[in-house]
Amino acid sequence: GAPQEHFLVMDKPVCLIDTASDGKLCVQGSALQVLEQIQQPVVVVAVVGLYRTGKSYLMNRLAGKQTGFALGSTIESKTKGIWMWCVPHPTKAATTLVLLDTEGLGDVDKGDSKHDTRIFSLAVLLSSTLVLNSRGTIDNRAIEELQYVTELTEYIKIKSPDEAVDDAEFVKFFPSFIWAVRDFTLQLNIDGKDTTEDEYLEFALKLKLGNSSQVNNYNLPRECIRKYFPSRKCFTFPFPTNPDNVSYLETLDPAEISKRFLEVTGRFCQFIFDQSQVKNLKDGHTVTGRGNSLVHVDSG
Ligand SMILES: Nc1nc2c(ncn2[C@@H]2O[C@H](COP(=O)(O)OP(=O)(O)OP(=O)(O)O)[C@@H](O)[C@H]2O)c(=O)[nH]1
Ligand SMILES: [Mg+2]
Repeated sequence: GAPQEHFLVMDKPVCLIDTASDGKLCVQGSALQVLEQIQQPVVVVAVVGLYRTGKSYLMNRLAGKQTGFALGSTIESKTKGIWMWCVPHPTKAATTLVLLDTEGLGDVDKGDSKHDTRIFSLAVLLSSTLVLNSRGTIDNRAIEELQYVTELTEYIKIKSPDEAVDDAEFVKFFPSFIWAVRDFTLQLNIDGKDTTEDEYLEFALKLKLGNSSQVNNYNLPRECIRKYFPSRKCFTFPFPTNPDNVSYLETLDPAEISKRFLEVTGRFCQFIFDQSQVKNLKDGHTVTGRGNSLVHVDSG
């Protein structure tokens, strides 16, 4: 008969990618052992974004757990490297949902943007859905902070280093893209017309006409996002609770959390459960936990 599928029970996340003392990223052998036990197809959801913006909290929502990925309540960045939590997919049978929580980008204290680009590149390569998390609005600053996206193709090698690779080749490896805007307080309205969250994202990604260096700088990150992530979705989350309670979100009674916040969180999770694809390689080969030796990120 068919081999029996034993689901691996992971009651908490483990560290997948760590930073060695010399600053290089290294894969944790123990996490690879966990992955090797997974024989099911995997849906891989990674979250990236500036530090202290509620990424770990949102990943715990996807795991359907109150706690898991550790949150920080001070100004200091909390998550280091990349952490992994494998849970049974809540709606797809015989599928494992792999959640990847990443180190916050742009930490002033760390001040190493190359390190940030490597974390960002790994999240892009490993995931089938990439959640970009930011706070406030999708303004020019938020998009400029995404400079990492403009450096992606310098950091990712598909073939041997001296073979030229078409951008279209990259896209085949790339995940679908969700922008999660946290603490969004504006009305969704453009030129007096109500808009959807997705229209808001597309509006923010509009290119400017012209050829000045100012226009080019404005357009570059937008062009990269549009080119590398043709499938895009946006969710705008309101403030989750009153400001005094925000640091205790994990232990808060659900009645204290804003209904609108819970509604958006519910829609966000449902969208990921319904739409997020199983991770495939370029040749259409489905990735299971075992087939994990697919990336090489230049750490030099
Ligand atoms: N204002 C606000 N605070 C939030 C939200 N979600 C979580 N928090 C709180 O913000 C703090 C940081 O949350 P984390 O989930 O640790 O943020 P993070 O982005 O993972 O932080 P790093 O790992 O340091 O990058 C915690 O006190 C959370 O309770 C949100 O939507 N809005
Ligand atoms: Mg975190």
